[in-house]
Parts: sequence; C-alpha cells; structure tokens
Amino acid sequence: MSELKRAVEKLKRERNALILAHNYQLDEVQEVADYIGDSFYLSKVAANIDCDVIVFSGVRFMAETAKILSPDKTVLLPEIDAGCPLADTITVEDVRNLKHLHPGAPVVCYINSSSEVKAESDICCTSANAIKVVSSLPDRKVIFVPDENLGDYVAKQLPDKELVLWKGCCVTHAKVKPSAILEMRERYPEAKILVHPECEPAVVELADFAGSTSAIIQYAENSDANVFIIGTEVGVLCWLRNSRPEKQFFLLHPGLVCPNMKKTRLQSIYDALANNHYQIQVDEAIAAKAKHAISRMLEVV
Ligand code: CIZ
Repeated sequence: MSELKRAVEKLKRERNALILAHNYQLDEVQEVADYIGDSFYLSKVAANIDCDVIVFSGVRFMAETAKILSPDKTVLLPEIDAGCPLADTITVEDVRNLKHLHPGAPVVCYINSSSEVKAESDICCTSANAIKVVSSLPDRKVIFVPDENLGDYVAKQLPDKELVLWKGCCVTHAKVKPSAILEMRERYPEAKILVHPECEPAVVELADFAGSTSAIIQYAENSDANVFIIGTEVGVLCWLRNSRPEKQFFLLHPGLVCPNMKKTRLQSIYDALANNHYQIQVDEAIAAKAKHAISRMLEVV
C-alpha cells in the first residue's frame, strides 16, 4: 500500500469518515472507497450510513444530494469545481417556464441537476430507475429534464406516456456516434456492445443493451459472453476488470472520459480529509423541497 493510501486510511479512522465514489472515478480513488456505485446506490448509502464525515468523490450535484439526505453529517467534495455540464443546462426559471407551458404535468428531474432544480420538481430519477419513476406517475403527460437522450429512451419504453423533454445532454456521452458502434462490431464481431442511455438514440438503437452504469455492470457480469464494448464513462472499466478478470472489456470511444469526474485524485481525498474542505452546504428551504423529490424516488424503487 502506498504511503498516501495509508495516510488516507489513517485520516478516515481519525475523522470517522467514509468515502463514497462514483463508478466514473479514477481507479486510484475507487481503490480507497468504502462504497462504489451509481448515484442511485450512493444516495441510498448516504441516507443510511453511520459516520461523521462523508467524502463524496464525484461531482457537485452528488455531494449536494448526500448533504440533503444526511444534513447532520459533514459532506466534503474534494474538488470544488467538479461540476456537471448536463446539470448546468437547466435553471429553476426554465423549469417554471415548462410548468407554465404544460400546466398540471408533473416534473421528473434526472439526479444530474442542481438542488434548486430538484426543489422545483415533483420527483427525481437516476438512469437506473427512470422508467420505473415515470411509469409510477398516474399522469400521461410528464415533463422530463434535463437529459434529452435519456428522456427519449424512457419515452420509447413507455409509449403510453407523452414526455416533454429538455435539450440537455451529457457532452461526454454525446461524443459517441453510430459509426463507433459499426467500427467496433467489425473489429470484435463476438462482442456485446453495452451503452448508456445518455448516448444519442441512433447509438442506443445499434447497441445490444442500454442501461445505467449499474445495469451495464450487472449485464456484463452475468452474461455468457466474454468480450464487451462499453459505451459509458471509462471509470466503469475499473470495476469490471476487477470483478471479471477473465473477460475482456474495451471502451467504445476514446472520448468517453468525463473531465469533471477525473478532477478528483487520491491526493485530493487526502487534502479534503486533512483540511476539512470543501464543505457542502445547501440552503435549508431548498434542501427540504429537494429532499421531498429525492425521497419520493427512493420510495418508488
Ligand atoms: O446515475 C448515475 O450515477 C449516472 C450519472 C450514471 C449512471 O448510469 O450510473
């Protein structure tokens, strides 16, 4: 074990801290994490764990979600400018305008959104539960923000619903074009191609499977196939290669690297614990309303 890793472990014990890391984090971060997963899993963990300090290795909206669910704990985001361009595509005003244009339609917001947008929404979802969340609503017309590609994917699975979409997208997943799938099929004809529904619809259509990072991991772990082309952020390969070393995993496109997720290094985690930074705070009134949307999601699934 490296000296830095040992120092992180020591600080963790001294501060009664736990490290939550998203599937998209660097290998060196995943290696010291107590819990690794997607934001649905990590939000459930944050709501239930017993510790004084949560170090959230991910991006800002994830740390804010943890703080909303665990207001009495200190929640640290090791890199304060680790944001999410997708979350930044929509403001509270935009959500209010959509509600005005579609009166009575409930708002489902993807967890990749600010606390203010969550507070303005009826229920939250992640890519792991978006279909279940939308289908749990009695209304036919549903406003779904901010990821247009995920919304399109959900709409195709639920033809009885009418989804009003927002034009947001994940710039990392949007780099993948259908040509990438065609090239990989030619190079690895035996491989299964698994993509994230944040990819554009033409990419999803050509893949063998589309799902959240946890669904992609589950599919690859349980499949009889031995070669997989992974169409989501490269961090997922860390888990897959550790859990199924006998199988082969290739990244669908070299651009599948989220620069924000890659800001957090092992050193950032050490610095966060040593200096108690960067502490996440969410305005109390906003947190209460956002918590309602997040808790409703946790009740549905
Ligand atoms: O839900 C999440 O954590 C994200 C951003 C992707 C996924 O599918 O896990």
